[in-house]
Amino acid sequence: MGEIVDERELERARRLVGEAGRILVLTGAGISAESGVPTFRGEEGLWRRYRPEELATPEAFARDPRLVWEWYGWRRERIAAAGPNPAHLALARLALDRGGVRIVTQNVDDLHGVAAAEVAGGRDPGPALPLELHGSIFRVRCTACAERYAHREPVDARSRETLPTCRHCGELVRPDVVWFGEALDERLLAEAFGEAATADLCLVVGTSAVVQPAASLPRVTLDNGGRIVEVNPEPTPLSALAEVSLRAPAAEAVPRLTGEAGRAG
Ligand code: BJW
Ligand code: ZN
Repeated sequence: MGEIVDERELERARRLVGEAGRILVLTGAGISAESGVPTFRGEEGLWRRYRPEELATPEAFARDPRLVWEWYGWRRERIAAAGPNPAHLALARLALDRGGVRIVTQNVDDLHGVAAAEVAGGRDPGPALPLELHGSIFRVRCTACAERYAHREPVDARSRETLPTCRHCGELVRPDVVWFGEALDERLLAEAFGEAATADLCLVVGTSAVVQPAASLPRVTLDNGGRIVEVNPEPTPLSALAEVSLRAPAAEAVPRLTGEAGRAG
């Protein structure tokens, strides 16, 4: 795993960023790794003895909602204690300062949103707000009625009876995230694919690029004549398609890629 950015590759990537009119940024768990939020795959992705594929499903929640809420409660605490790192901040600045940038994330941790608010200061954070393909860990939705609302309170997962319930009908609520086998929000998905098709560059940061349909976005850019730049310490299925793969941690590579080297923060 390369800790130091290859300068020649970095220069090529910087040129691609500079030349691109429209940029789609696709991020995954790896961009938040340096904020202290665990990724899904790989050794450190395991929670107790479970693989995420066993917990992030509607079947797991139907079978054992207490276990699934315990996992989400644990993750919420980790995320609540975390803040955006230099990669989130650099992307927010890129989106706010140059325009033509759309951030699409698979993450449910809201760290792009926090970065957008932080960087915007008094400005409108809108252009730096991410399209959240897999939902948000700080929202719940009811398993019985249509209620869906912000929910940040600690979760008491000691028993089925103490799990959070719907403020409208009193039934069990679930995290408002997209699990395996569930459809992504149609409008968000259409918007993301539209952005991918019109982007000159797809900048892919910190995703293993194995979960569909998100992993297809960079291919759509490529099929429409755009390029791919990847930032990931490890190779992924996209590496072979990328114009440049920066084998470095996001918090180190992204700020340099977007021209933030030397800037404070
Ligand atoms: C660093 C770093 C550092 C480390 N800096 N980098 C087509 C083909 C095959 C399968 C399918 C298909 N279509 C659908 C499927 C099934 C399935 C799927 O894709 N399965 C694959 C695993 C094979 N997809 C679905 O089920 C999707 N639904 C769907 O398609 O529905 C169809 C439908 C239509 C109509 C009706 C009904 C259904 C839904 C997928 C939902 C995924 N959900 C999760 C959980 C979200 C909630 C939560 O957070 O709990 O999303 S799973 C999990 O994986 C999470 C992530 O967003 C997602 C992607 O993971 P990510 O971000 O890539 O993380 P990691 O851990 O995998 O990778 C981290 C990377 O960072 C690594 O590469 C590291 O090297 C790197 N890294 N440190 C930069 N410092
Ligand atoms: Zn309800």
